[in-house]
Amino acid sequence: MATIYHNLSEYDFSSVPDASGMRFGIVVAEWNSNITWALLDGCINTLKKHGAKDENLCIQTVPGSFELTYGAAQMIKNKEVDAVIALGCVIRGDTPHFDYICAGVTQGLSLLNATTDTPVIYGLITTENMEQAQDRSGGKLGNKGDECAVVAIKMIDYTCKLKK
Ligand code: DLZ
Repeated sequence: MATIYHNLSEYDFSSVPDASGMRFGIVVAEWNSNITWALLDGCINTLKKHGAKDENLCIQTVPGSFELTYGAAQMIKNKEVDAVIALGCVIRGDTPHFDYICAGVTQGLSLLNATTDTPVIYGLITTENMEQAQDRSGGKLGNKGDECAVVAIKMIDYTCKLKK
């Protein structure tokens, strides 16, 4: 989570493995697309900074964050990817809908992590308002997409090391 003490885009570059041979699936929710496209931009830029190749990026959209679990599950099933990054943004409204969507996505993505061999990275921004979301998608607290890219690379590397 981003705080005044932690910027989502700051990390130790040298601690991130080379991603040139890695294959990434990215599932992006269309809801709050001004935010999710910014997350996607950050994510792609950071993956490429570490060597990821365009031909190894499989990017698909789903209508809303609730569909991220299905989107990620199908990506794992049908595409040859080493990790899936799920990007979405849920902003609290006047009803409990926010809580149900956040809980649903969080549980769904956690379940995929526990039941498949492909790491799924949690790129869901959950905020009280649009300003907080902007702060975390390239604003003053960095970009959650950058963080997810770094985590995806590290998790693929983690899996590879265990298989050696
Ligand atoms: C319905 C809904 C609402 C109210 N808010 C959001 C949101 O802030 N962010 C988001 O990604 N999706 C939202 N959705 C759509 C749901 O995620 C989902 O697409 C629909 O409930 C249909 O399953």
